[in-house]
Amino acid sequence: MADTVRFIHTADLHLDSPLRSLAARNPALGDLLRDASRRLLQRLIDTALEEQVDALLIAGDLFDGEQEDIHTAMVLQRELRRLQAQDIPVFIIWGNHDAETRFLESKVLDLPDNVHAFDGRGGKQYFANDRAVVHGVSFTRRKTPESLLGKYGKADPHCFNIGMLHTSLTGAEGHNDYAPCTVNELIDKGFDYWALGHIHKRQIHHEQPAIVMPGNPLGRHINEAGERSISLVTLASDSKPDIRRINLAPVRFERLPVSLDSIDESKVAYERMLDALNRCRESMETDILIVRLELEGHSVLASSYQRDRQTLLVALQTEFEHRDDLWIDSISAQSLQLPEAHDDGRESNHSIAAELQTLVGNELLDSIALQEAVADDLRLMTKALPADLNTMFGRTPEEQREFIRRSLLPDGAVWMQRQLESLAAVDKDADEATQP
Ligand SMILES: [Mn+2]
Repeated sequence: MADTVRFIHTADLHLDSPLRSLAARNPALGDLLRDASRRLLQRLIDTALEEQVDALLIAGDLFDGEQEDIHTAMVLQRELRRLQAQDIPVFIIWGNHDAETRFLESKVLDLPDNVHAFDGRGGKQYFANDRAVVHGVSFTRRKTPESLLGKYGKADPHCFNIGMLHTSLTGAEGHNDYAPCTVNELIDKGFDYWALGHIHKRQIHHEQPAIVMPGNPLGRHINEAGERSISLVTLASDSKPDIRRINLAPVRFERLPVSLDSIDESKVAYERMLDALNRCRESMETDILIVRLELEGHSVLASSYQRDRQTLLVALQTEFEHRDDLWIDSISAQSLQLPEAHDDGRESNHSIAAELQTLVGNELLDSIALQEAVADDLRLMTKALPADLNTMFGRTPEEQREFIRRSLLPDGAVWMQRQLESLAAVDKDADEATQP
């Protein structure tokens, strides 16, 4: 009989982080989401027990960093003990987000002894009666611009070799200098499986040896829409690695395109949206579906939906508020256009300004990524301020987020709009001046 080893590989749980930004935005949604991280943990352990795996591997960013919820830490501890009771080992490396998490130094989190967290020097651990060895190296600080590959030992020729690494892999879009290395360098180590973490989008970079970025098991915002999963892996001495994708996410984000092509009655448009939402809900396997409605096509309704999306949003949210399995997060009307006959091409300047305005209103103001980027900047700024001014943008991260969302970004948008208008006015003057 062929030798086999079976394990679960996941990464980037960012425990509790999905809750914070969304719950801050809307308390009703916050209630729906409250236990999502904990439910995910429970399902992860349920799956490990049901599948009778030889180990559970968590390849970094288990914690989000600014972890404050002790309840979640306790749930983690309780769940890991269920694996301990079945002698199933858990291997953890720390990523950029949890390298400096204070839970790790404090006595709060008492990891059971079936859990092995690798440190920054690296090491190896045998499991499954020595049929496999896992090699791991942790981040020790948020930024690790150098390759960590030199810290990994040689492959043991007598068993399966698994490497755990938190890395952006060189050239990954939007990520820089997180333990950079290339797929070829990983192949050269001679391991059977690389359990990677960091990039939230799932990707199998190589099949044999298997090099797997599992993506995060739970999307955190609309930019992490679509299916999220963990990997159930079986390594066998006589065949290719078998990698099964399992979806455990209690919450799923989805962008839902709805075409309003040639619809000119808002009642018909509304029915079409309801229909699309219901179908989408039925087709997705998750407890809570959070949808961003993306209106598209050519319709005379375009200008009214672009002017006021809020009324439509509230109407749709009210439609589904008796249900706890569907939430309309936002509506985009960016791809919705007036019928072409109305476009005479003469107003090109005006339409560029209008498009920019729509972009700001539809995309930027709702962008969690932008809000977080601004929050980061504010934090840097307040650090440089005298102590008594530290709280001027809010005392807690939630208050700061609220300040950014309610005041800073809308004010910025108004300012930008004025700049655009004055530019357009200058253009117009210049045009008139050159006329004979
Ligand atoms: Mn990371």
